[in-house]
Amino acid sequence: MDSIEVRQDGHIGIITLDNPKKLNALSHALVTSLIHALNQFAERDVRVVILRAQPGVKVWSAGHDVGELPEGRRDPLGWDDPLRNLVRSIESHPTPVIAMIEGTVWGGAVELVLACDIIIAVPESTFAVTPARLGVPYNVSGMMTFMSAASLRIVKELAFTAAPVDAVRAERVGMINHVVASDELEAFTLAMAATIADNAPMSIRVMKEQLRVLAGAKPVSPRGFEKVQGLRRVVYDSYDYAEGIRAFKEKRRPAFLGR
Ligand code: KGJ
Repeated sequence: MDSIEVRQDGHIGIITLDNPKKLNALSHALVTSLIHALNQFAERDVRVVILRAQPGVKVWSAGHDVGELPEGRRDPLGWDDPLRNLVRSIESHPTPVIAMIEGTVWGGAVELVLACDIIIAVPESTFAVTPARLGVPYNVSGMMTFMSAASLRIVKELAFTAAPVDAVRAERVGMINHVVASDELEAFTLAMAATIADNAPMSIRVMKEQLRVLAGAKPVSPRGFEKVQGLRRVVYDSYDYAEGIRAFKEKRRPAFLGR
């Protein structure tokens, strides 16, 4: 399949990101393949999914494919954006999804990982939340994914600095489940997947759905939501947003003006 490898080992489904040329950036094509693979697993006797990259990669995923972000005057993370569709697919997938992480994880790929149910990473892996490096106004449900994964203080630090946090600290602050040495990563992850696959799938499915509903039960008034959307619009209509995207494509540092 395009940009990914898919295989099934008993009740365990394994999806491997496999587009090294583009550093597994979450392009429309890669996301479409991923969602298709998840849908196929949902129709088979798969009880747990592992989402991983090829062994030894430096970059697990470079995040949203910046070449596919609009250059301005359009919501870069609207309802139908590939990243948004992928996060919803993982959250509503009937089985647990385990993210197995080696390498660095960037921007929207951090959200993708945090949307997974369990995260296991090697100590050298890092997570960087980078919209502020591009000038992107992150979207509301995306912010919720971060808030469900870490305390408000940690989310603020990650979002405002855009600096990578390593797996050891990520585990300490509760963002990820386990840090495991790279030569044990695969065996550790498969053992946890096997434990899950031995348990009752219907029970797990309904607990996952309950936790999704409960974690998302944050009331926002129509006025509050419209206010945030209006503020986001000012950002994606701004000079700085266009500059951020332009600078990325021109491989230079952006010069932000604050307007
Ligand atoms: N989208 C599209 N193309 C990308 C991306 C990306 N996110 N990241 C890297 N590429 C492309 C580069 O333009 C190069 O293209 C190639 O992948 C190798 O990257 O010149 P080309 O071969 O045509 P590069 O930079 O030469 O590799 P390294 O020097 O090894 O650096 C790896 C890094 C991951 C550190 C670096 O590529 C990087 O900083 N990438 C951007 C990471 C990032 O900030 N991602 C977040 C994107 N934004 C979001 O996800 C969202 C949702 N947001 O709100 O901001």
